[in-house]
Formats: sequence, structure tokens, C-alpha cells
Amino acid sequence: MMRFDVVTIFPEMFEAVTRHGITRRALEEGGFDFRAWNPRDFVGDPHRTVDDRPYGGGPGMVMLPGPLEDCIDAAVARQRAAGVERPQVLLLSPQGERFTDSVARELAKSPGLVLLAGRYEGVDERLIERRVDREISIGDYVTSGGELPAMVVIDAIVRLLPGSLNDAGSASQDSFSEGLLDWPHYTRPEEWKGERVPEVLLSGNHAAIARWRRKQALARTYARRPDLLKDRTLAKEDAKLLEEALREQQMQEQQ
Ligand code: 9D3
Repeated sequence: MMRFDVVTIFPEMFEAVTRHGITRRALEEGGFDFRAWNPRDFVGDPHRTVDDRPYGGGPGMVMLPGPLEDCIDAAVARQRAAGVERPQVLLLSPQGERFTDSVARELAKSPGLVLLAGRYEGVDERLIERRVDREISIGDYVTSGGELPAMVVIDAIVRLLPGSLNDAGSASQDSFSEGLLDWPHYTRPEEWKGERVPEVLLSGNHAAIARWRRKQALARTYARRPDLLKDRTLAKEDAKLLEEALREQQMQEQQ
């Protein structure tokens, strides 16, 4: 069973994953184990200070290394007691390597992760050198702290764990394991505000439906995320479907 221990000054934020949806169910069914640790609980002073001004000056505050180290060590000790020999310590950080489907799949093999979510301007670099194995960023935009990124990482990993979905097929069929974007989805009614559902989806012809969906997925990936196709040779069938879709689009434009 995968273990997540999160070090954060906002433990309640993680109710977003522990109290809702697929992640809640996986937690209740023992698919993973979760615990949040607050570095403030490892501080003696009455103000429970976890940050201080940066040496060298400048705006903002920096997280003190001492409380973070004690907190990380307690989380690591708990994982060891539960049988995780060498828990990996991850820091969520704008300076980290980009979190991708492939990183998620790699991390999902780990028996235990300790996630450190920072606040303020950052974390004292000496703490990173002493305790952090890997730094992860979720993308090139600024969030207000490491908590939401940590939840993104947990959510993406939990979905990959065995037995965490209603439909075990969907994780392996998910967009990024296939390397393609999804096809368009439709539900009732057949006509909504003058727009009809594509006829093929009502035909009951399963082979034709599968072909149409594959074609849509290829055409949308080509149009919206050409980077996903760049270093990839399409199977003959896929290349034909994509050509067909592009030809159909051209015809539409001419009309
Ligand atoms: C505006 C402050 N920035 C000064 C150049 C530095 C900064 C510090 C702390 C920026 C963001 C944060 C809080 N965010 C994270 O810790 C974080 C994050 C992110 O902001 N974007 C993408 N992935 C991540 S993982 C952790």
C-alpha cells in the first residue's frame, strides 16, 4: 500500500483529496495511506514560528530549516515503522523538474513518499541539500504554495494505483498513456439547442464508432497539441485516419 506523508503548515487543505471523489474512496478502501504533518507542531516558542527574513535582504520570508527537518524526520520515521525502507522526500518547488505522466508512473512504484509543501518565498537551501531527494514543479505558473501542487501529484499517482477506479480500464486508456488527447463526448438529449449528436454515435455500429473516436483523437491532438505527435511515428491505420480527418476539414473550409 502506497504511503503519502505531507509536511505542510495547512494540513486542512488536504481534505480536498482525503474527503472527495476517487481519492477519498481509494483512501477508505486502503488503496493508499495519508497523513499530514505540521512543522508548527515541532516548534517550542509560543508563536510557533516557522519562517524568518531572508539573509541578504529582499521581500518575503523563508521557511526555517529546523522545524522542517524535525517534521520531515518524524514523517520518515513513521514510514520506516510501517515498513518503507527508504522513503523518498519530494519538495514541491517552482525550481523542480516538470511533473508529467511519466514522472507520475515512476513515483507510483514507490512504496512511500514524503511531500514537502512550502509557503512564503521558499525553503532554506541547506534543508533541501540535507533532506530532499527530488524537486517537482507542476508547470510554469505561480501558485501560492506547494499544497495545491502536492495534491495534484497525489491525485495523479492515486489514479494509477491498482483498484483505485470504478473502471480499471480507464487508467491505462487515459489520454497520456495513449499519448493522444481524448475524443469528444456526448450524452442525452440527441438534439440540444439545435445541435445534434454525431449520427455515427447513434448507429450502434461499434467498429465505426471506434474508428470515428480514434480519428477525432488524432485530429484534435494534431490541431491542439502537435508536440505530442512530434517524436512519434503513427501506425499505418492512424496515419490514414488523420489524413482522412484533415482532408474532411479542408472540404468543410471550402464549403
Ligand atoms: C512570486 C514568488 N516567486 C519569486 C520569484 C517565487 C515563488 C515562491 C513560492 C513562487 C511560487 C511559490 C509557491 N509555489 C510553489 O511552491 C510551487 C509551485 C509553483 O508555484 N508552480 C508550479 N509548481 C509548483 S510546486 C511548488
